[in-house]
Amino acid sequence: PRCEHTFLAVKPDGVQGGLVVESSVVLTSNLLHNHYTELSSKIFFPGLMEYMSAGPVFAMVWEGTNVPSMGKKMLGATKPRESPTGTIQGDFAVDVGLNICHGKKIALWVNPD
Ligand code: YYY
Repeated sequence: PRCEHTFLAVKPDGVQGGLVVESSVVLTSNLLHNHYTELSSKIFFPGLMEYMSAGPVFAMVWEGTNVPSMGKKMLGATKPRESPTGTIQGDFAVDVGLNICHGKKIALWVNPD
């Protein structure tokens, strides 16, 4: 697929306001198991746990009209090679096990324990 790049930055006022740091979180095993509970019997599950806890993730909650479906559209398909150009996975991800981004219902994240 055609690979595109775009530059996006959180500017100094955004970083100083804690936008990035506040939203960076290392996921606990407990939260990950709850988040991916339906995948726990899959062969790739141990690798997924290792990948998702390898470092901080930048977590966001988006608010707006149709954001669940719009967010999913922007992310693209789980398998990068099946994800259209113009989606984040289609343009930037290399493998299903290294697919950059993920979106899901927020309930667990707003109240993780
Ligand atoms: O929502 P999304 O992340 O796109 O897909 P899920 O079906 O929730 O799968 C979660 C996660 O599991 C996926 O992002 C990568 C991994 N995975 C995998 O490594 N191999 C597969 N065949 C399917 C999913």
